[in-house]
Amino acid sequence: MNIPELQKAILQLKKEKNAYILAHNYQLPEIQDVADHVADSLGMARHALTIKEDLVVVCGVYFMAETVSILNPEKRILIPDTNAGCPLANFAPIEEVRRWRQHYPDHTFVAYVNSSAKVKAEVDICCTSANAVDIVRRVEGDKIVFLPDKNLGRYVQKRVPEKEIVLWPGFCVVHETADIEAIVKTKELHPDALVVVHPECPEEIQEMADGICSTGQMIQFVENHPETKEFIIVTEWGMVYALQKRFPDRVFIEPSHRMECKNMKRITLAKLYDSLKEEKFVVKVDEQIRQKAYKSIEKMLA
Ligand code: CIZ
Ligand code: SF4
Repeated sequence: MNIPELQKAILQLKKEKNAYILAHNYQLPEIQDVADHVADSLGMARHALTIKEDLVVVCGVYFMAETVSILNPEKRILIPDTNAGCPLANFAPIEEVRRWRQHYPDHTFVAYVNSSAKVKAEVDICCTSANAVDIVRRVEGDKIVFLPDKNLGRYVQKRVPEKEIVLWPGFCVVHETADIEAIVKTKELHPDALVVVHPECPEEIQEMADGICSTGQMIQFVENHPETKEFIIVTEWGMVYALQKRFPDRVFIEPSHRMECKNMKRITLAKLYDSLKEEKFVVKVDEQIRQKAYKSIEKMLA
């Protein structure tokens, strides 16, 4: 089947099975187009609480499906490819987090949602890039361990100088490759464009930005700049499609060096179709871990 045929078949199956498709902003355009809701990870978690359907297919990486499953234990949660992992989340294996816990017994552990369910169960609270600053500012205690993203952690440290933050040495392999020269070159071609970057980008990229935003916040940033026509979007390219679709009268430009998350792009229409048809692959979190992880996520959503 070609793309329109697959999309038609997916929408048909979705109706027959009364299923819901929840997708991240980095998904392929053709996946975004059949999804019921497209958002950043905070938006996905929030939205997951309102879904009525019993069968939910999560088009994103594994920890996103786990988060939806943690919030909706009674629903059947599917991911079309279980190999769609997040290398950033893999920087913080549970054994290592437990070791750090012993080493920093008086620190509050804050985990970015890009972490496994086991790690979420082990830490004190979760955050996303959209609310990391607020969460760190609000938690009790002045000493924090922030994991697993050092770039987001450093971004938070600058905005919450009154707290002492120990940075976990992890990073996103996609955002870490953001290329200064490519951004400068793109800006030369579009001098009036505003540069919007994701906080997972390295510090020197953040410093040249007009706005530092999670993907969800990028939408607000555009809304808050009604006079600006062009934006250079420094994040995974799926977001450029998401923005262009939402704001057809503006222009969203990728830096000349494309940023692509291979794991996000493992989710294809053919796999989504198979997932719905055969109701695979079920994502279920062990109940004891789920209850603990739920507490960390619940505090984040509060
Ligand atoms: O995986 C990422 O990089 C995320 C969750 C980005 C975002 O802001 O939604
Ligand atoms: Fe993980 Fe980076 Fe891909 Fe996001 S873009 S899923 S942080 S590897």
